[in-house]
Amino acid sequence: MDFKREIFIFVTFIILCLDSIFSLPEYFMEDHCTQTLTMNYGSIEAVRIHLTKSKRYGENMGCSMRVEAPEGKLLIIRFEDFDVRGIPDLMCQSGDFVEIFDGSSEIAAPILPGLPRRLCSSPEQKIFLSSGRHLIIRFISDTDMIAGKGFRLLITAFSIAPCSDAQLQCSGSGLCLQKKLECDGEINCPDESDEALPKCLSTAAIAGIAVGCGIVLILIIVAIVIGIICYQRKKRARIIKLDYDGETMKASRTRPYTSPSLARHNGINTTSA
Ligand SMILES: [Ca+2]
Ligand SMILES: [Ca+2]
Repeated sequence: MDFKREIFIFVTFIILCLDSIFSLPEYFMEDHCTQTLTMNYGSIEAVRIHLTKSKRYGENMGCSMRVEAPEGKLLIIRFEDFDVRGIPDLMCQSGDFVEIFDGSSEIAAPILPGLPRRLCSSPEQKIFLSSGRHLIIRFISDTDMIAGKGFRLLITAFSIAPCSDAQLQCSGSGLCLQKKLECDGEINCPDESDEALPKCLSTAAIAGIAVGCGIVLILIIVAIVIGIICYQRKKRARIIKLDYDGETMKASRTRPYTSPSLARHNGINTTSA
């Protein structure tokens, strides 16, 4: 029984490891300028988008990226981080800024009703909902070297209630999200209810699992490397032994025969087996 329990714990651990490894897809916008990022049915209906891989975005940057939800779904946009160095006093008319368009082209309305069209300093409102399945994110930086890290967005597809069996409903709203986003350590619902369920692990527990997975993977890699080294050493030792045996046989074949009488004549003692 105990053995079965240990197997169960091990399998659960591996599943959690795989789940954490194959979690949310992440993209760097600078690598996908002018491209469309499409969320397909069956895949994870959420993505994280970073502006850049670098510590600071570059000057003279102009990059637009379109995001497309599965058909019939809309998008939740959450700003997780925002470090754009614009000039807010001038309504972001110069400097560096971000725009999000609520549609599939840059002539669509901005997604910020009641707010400045452009974002150039951390917005008070962090969460926005699209009115259709498309949105466009556009980032522009000016020619000066004043720059920040950029931004990090979590974008999640949703539909309006009633929710299906394959969906979870954000409490307090009629938003239906893919069920696999429940308790995955990412805050997808605007009210964070997808991560507030009693069955959800705490962030610290998820971090602990991630660290544990990392250690297990390192141990597996070390074991594989040691195994390869041992195998190669054994193989080399076998080749040396075969070479040695071959040399010995060759030497015994080429050694001249000395008869016992001649050996006695030459003062050599021989014994028979
Ligand atoms: Ca700048
Ligand atoms: Ca979640």
